[in-house]
Amino acid sequence: MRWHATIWLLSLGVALGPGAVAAQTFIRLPAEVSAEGLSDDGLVVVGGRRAISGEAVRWTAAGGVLRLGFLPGLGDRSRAIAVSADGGVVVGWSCLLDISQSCGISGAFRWTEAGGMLELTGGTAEGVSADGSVVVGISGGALSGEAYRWTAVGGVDELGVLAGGAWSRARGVSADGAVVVGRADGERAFRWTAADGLLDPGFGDGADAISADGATIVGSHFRWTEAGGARDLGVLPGDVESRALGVSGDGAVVVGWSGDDLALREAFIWDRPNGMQPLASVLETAGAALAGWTLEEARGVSADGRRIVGEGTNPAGPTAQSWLATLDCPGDDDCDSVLDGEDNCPGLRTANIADADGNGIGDACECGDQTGDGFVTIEDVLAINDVIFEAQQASPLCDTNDDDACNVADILGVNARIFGAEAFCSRHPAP
Ligand SMILES: [Ca+2]
Ligand SMILES: [Ca+2]
Ligand SMILES: [Ca+2]
Ligand SMILES: [Ca+2]
Repeated sequence: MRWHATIWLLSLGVALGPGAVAAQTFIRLPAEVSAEGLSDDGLVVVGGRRAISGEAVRWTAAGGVLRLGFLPGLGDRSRAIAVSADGGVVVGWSCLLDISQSCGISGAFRWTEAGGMLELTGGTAEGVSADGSVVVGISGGALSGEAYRWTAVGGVDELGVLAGGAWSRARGVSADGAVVVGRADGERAFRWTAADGLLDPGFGDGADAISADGATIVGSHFRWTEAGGARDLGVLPGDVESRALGVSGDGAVVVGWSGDDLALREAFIWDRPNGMQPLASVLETAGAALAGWTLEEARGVSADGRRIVGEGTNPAGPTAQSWLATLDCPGDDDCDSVLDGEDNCPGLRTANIADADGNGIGDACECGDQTGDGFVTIEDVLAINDVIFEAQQASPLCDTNDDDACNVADILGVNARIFGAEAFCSRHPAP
């Protein structure tokens, strides 16, 4: 596998130069790497080596796999979980294995190229701020420890537990280090700020990631914003559960996995115009060659939402392998193969460019068109009225004020639309 990795690295080097990123590429990471996280710039992958004595690693296209070592006295296994925006600071854990080959005593580490691996506290580190100056995780054991927030100046600050709770575990932190999110007591999520302390945002089952701007939290099958509350991301067709594991810097793109009742998982990508879609099919539409791979989990996404790292099954290699995908299509912003100049639904991935009323907005994203005929008319007012009073199915186009709801405000919106006002919905969001 090292041979294959070397070939790939050389070919990338020749074609693009070190650090360059091609459009819509799909590459496998070296076989030994099990990826956990991706830097905001999309260039640094962190994780662990695939072995009992797995060791924390940091990977770049230019430098290959760098083994980060172990904490002193905790040298049986280590794993990197998160990385700062530019890839310079890596955090994770290092442990001693117990008799069942699980981590017993563990320590949280913070790694830099200059200083190597340093222990912050017992437990784990699972999130790091953009500049690497704030690290979060759990101090003490799973199910009994407490979320902490570490800074170079203040050291470890324990964040407490939710009212009536027993434990908390931080999973992510905003770019500026001010907002911390995580899991608590098995089935709860928390959001922490210095002003408010630990609060339960109320969507259940843990938060796993937070956008760089601190405004969007994802976890379980939810995306939470302060303005909009918790919204269900759903599942892929035929599936029964999903879990969001990563979110872009502005909160617009969410990645994770969706699973069926046999626990078979498929990596998803979500944004408002398109909802949840299989990442594999989005990449293939964009022109990436997946060569028979199954993408099982998307685990991290760059700040711009364009690079995604995860785990999958490679038919040509060892069964489980990590991959790095880039979804960046020059001249076709939403990567749906309709070029920007012709794309009358710029955020919605569709080949349909029909525009029945000729207003420059495609039928597929004509907000207010509850009847789906491509026109916004009095018929849509009546149809929305039916949705409200007779529980008809709301179309994704019912919305006219971009609040993801279909209600009386949209009747007013359609009316205003008929008289020339603009309307916005998830398929055609307000600019
Ligand atoms: Ca397009
Ligand atoms: Ca489009
Ligand atoms: Ca139109
Ligand atoms: Ca209509």
